[in-house]
Amino acid sequence: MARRALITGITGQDGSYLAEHLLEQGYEVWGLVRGQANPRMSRMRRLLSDVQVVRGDLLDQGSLISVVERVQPDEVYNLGAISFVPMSWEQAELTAEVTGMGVLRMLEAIRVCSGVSRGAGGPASGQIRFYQASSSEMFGQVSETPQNEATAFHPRSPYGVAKAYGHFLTQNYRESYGMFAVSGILFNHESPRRGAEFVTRKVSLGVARIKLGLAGELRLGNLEARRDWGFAGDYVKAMHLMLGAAKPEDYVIGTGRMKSVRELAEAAFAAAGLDWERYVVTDQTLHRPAEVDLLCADPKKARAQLGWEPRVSFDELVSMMVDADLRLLTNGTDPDDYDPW
Ligand code: NDP
Ligand code: GDR
Repeated sequence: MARRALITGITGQDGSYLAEHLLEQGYEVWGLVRGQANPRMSRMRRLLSDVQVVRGDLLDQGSLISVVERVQPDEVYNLGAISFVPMSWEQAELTAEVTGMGVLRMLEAIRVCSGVSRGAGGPASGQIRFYQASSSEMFGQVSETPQNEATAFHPRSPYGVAKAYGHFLTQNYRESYGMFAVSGILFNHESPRRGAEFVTRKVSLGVARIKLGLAGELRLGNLEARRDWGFAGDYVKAMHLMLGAAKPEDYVIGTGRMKSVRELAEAAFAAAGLDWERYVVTDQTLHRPAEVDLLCADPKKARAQLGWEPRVSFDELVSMMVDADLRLLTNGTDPDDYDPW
């Protein structure tokens, strides 16, 4: 019988790539979708017609229990979150509830539905394997570079703090109940399906608009921030490998190479034959209350134990995104009403 996966955050960037990957692997894929009329639902159905949809919300414990009871998954991937860092200052409590407490609710739903009673820990309690989408934002103000699985956390945003809670809780359920519960500490990963609020997609869309004469400038915040950017399609494969491993362990996933926002802009404008310095305007209002200056992964453990490696380079990623946005806007899509899928 096909293995069955339940994905929260199915309407997001990673949810779409992960669902495609699992379907290719012969899985039966179920996606948790929230809301009465989720606007991303029709796009999801169009792209992922083989995914079965269940309604639920990470804010609603009962809904998660019902979903796990109904789907009876072999694997649960918890990708649902408020994931945009600046929003986590504006709606800090909601971020704590969805991005942090949502992990608790999902773990409790799995624990209850798989009959793991409190105190009944020990090796491999319950059958459902759980993946938590942890983040390099937990490292925040870094104490060492590159960052590995043992690097201390110093989160710099309510988002990073909420992710750290989810991370430690996943570890705690593994230790308390013997559940197969793991976290992937993923560094920034991008694609043509990335939300337009994140810097890579903001830049690729901005370049495409300028190239096509639809805009004259691109406003950005901190150009000196450095990130380890990879391709989302590569990273979802690591999530799947973690749940297929012999032992439940956490892994850092990234490329091991850093670039600044300035270098990102330079590469993206160059990919369209433009000089970035003519168009980029820095805007103080886009700076964050507390910045994460640099992040760089040390993915040695994932390479050695999972055989995982990123395939798409930074330059290939930037070209892929710029080309996709040029095609999107050339095809007549209203730039203010674009469809990132
Ligand atoms: P997106 O922002 O693209 O997707 C977030 C998803 O969460 C959406 O499907 C959204 O659904 C869902 N969601 C939001 N609120 C709720 C809720 N209350 N209940 C259920 N679902 C909800 O994120 P990504 O795909 O980029 O990231 C996936 C996960 O990985 C996130 O947890 C993110 O924090 C984490 N992460 C991402 C990294 C990256 O670089 N992309 C790096 C490290 C970690 P809806 O359509 O309803 O809004
Ligand atoms: P990040 O991604 O905060 O790292 O979180 P984002 O792309 O938003 O920012 C990256 C860096 O770019 C700087 N920056 C700008 N950012 C945005 N969004 N818009 C701008 O105009 C701009 N100008 C400069 C930022 O200050 C920052 O330093 C992403 C999310 O996917 C999280 O959910 C995930 O956990 C982490 O990556 C790993």
